[in-house]
Amino acid sequence: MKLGFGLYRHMLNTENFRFARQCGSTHLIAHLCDYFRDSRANASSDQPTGDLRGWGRAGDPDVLWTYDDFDRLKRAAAAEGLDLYAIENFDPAHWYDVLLGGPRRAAQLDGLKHMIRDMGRAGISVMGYNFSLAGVSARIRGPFARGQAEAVGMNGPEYTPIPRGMVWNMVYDPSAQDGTMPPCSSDELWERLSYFLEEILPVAEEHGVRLALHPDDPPLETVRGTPRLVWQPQLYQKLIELNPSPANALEYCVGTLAEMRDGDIYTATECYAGQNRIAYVHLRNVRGKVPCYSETFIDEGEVNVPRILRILYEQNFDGVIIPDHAPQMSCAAPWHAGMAFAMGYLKAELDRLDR
Ligand SMILES: [Mn+2]
Repeated sequence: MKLGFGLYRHMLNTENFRFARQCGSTHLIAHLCDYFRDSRANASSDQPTGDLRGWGRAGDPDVLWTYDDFDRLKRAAAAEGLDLYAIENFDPAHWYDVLLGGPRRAAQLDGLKHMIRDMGRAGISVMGYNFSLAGVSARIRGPFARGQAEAVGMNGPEYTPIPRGMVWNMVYDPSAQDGTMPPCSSDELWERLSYFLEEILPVAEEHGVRLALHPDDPPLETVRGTPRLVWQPQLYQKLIELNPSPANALEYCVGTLAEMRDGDIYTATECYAGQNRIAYVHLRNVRGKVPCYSETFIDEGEVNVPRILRILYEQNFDGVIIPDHAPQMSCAAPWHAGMAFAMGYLKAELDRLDR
């Protein structure tokens, strides 16, 4: 098992690569979509939460990520001792009609295939994605973690419809007409996912890239009137059975799975690690379940993190584990301190298993 570190786009610099390495990381997961662009609600020093208008403005639909972008980042990380393992999340600008089943779907799928090819050429193994209309909505923040540390949570569902021009927490068309996102059934959304996988997975397989799906966060059956795909642990099995390609993999978020109403996080971890479907793991802790939960420090929530690590180890999981999110700690560098604490905890547990 490998310890990795996830960095948002604006954090992809030498100082943070060194910080990640100093925390014990050998691998890097990079976000290339800028969630903080023109954002009125996100502080760039923490994970994005946003408001009813989402996180920020999506990128330029005509500017795809290129081989040069991937290669430059791969080399910059390698120069500081980190292997760039995965890119996390497509930019909504590049695939809004894939999610919405809209008129630009075919052209956008071509663009995604190009990017997957270029990732493979640059030696990046995994593309993490979240096939979701509402994305990460309805987050609140407060002093939920030990010692009044600010953390993210949820306190009841959100029903406000999503405006036109917005998908997956971000505005892709600021001049969209008034109105709301057209309705979509759960079956229709699964159909869109299935079509996306049929188109993309052969290209991914050919170029040595795995596509890894993050479950729906928050994991409710609907959010803002839109259906969710993986909102109970057993629905990951439906994804696996949707397409037999070995490139059809999971971005396994322990925190999100633990927030789910049903199931058991240890059984689920054994089940999916046992099928060798996990590309990488988001490992954080949480207290409560939907619709009322909050994130906690890695050692204080309801998940027995050492037990999760032991299950992964016993199932011969050989991918990357990253801490996902952490509460903000009271000091001059709240985000970095929170992540360093989580990394130290994970590093100690991994060393113990390897001994
Ligand atoms: Mn996650």
